[in-house]
Amino acid sequence: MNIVAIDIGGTKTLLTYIQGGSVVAREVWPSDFETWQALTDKVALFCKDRSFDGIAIASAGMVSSETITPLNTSVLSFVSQIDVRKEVERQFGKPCLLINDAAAAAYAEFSEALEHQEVRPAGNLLFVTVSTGIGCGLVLSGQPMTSPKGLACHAGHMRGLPARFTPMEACSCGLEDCVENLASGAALGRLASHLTGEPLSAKELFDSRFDRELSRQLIQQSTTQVAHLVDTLHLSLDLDCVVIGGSVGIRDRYFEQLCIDISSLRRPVSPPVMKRARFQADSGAMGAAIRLTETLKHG
Ligand code: ADP
Ligand code: BMX
Ligand code: ZN
Repeated sequence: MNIVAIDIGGTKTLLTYIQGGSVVAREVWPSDFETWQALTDKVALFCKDRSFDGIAIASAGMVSSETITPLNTSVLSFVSQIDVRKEVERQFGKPCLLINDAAAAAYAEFSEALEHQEVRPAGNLLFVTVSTGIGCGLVLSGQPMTSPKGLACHAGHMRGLPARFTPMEACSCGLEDCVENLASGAALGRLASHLTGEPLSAKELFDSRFDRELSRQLIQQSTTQVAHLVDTLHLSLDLDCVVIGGSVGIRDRYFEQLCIDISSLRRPVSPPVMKRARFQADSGAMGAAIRLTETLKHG
């Protein structure tokens, strides 16, 4: 089956063409589209001269089967008020499936781990993306967790631990101290900019030119919060495996510190197996494509 799979993140939008389960073409655009039409114009160009059976969309936000509603309202304003599934099916004449980006990534990583016999078919897996936001996706007893209005799994907006570097503004979830506002890529960029007085992104914290001690402290503020989030979800759900993704989360320095922070919690129960996303930046698109392929095959 041939699928056009799109991953709409708070910072970047990835267009992929997936043939027989592998990404054979990809394009990346900034997610600063003025309108929904501006995004679908890019998709139309990408689809030109490619035959496909459907369009799978993984997106940040509260994703229902029909629409995408940002919980973090500082990004993706162009998707609000759009009947996304209907619009895409009308414009491209093919079936369209919508799913949250982290939920999709969790499903792709679970399917891959299952193939490598690293999880049981009825296993529990948590995917955490440390990217623009902190997104969580769950596969429970082998099934992706979704909810009709798309709020399920927005655990990145649970209250975090008291932190050394505090945000200047509340998150649009209503809390000043949610994990996302203390630990996401966007939050690290805002904190670094505030502390140094120059505009900086989370990416720049990993540069050798950046003050090593400040970057260590900021990265550790984030890993401490995410370790707490993983620990809370592990105690609630008995996770077999936790997969970390997102441009920040997959960095060696970040992932290694996170593993240290989780083991230093010294819980008297085994921690979940920690892995980095196998599909890297493609996990969300892959997961959406797998879900759509299953729907087209089995209804
Ligand atoms: P999205 O949230 O759109 O899925 P990303 O996963 O790239 O996109 O996350 C965006 C965040 O990741 C930003 O805060 C950005 O500064 C940071 N970032 C982007 N590239 C890198 C990198 N190579 N290393 C560390 N951080 C990165
Ligand atoms: C936010 C929220 C989640 C998303 C997560 C990761 C929005 C727009 N996003 O918590 O739905 O899964 O960020 O998203 O409400 P990303 O932009 O970092 O990929
Ligand atoms: Zn929040």
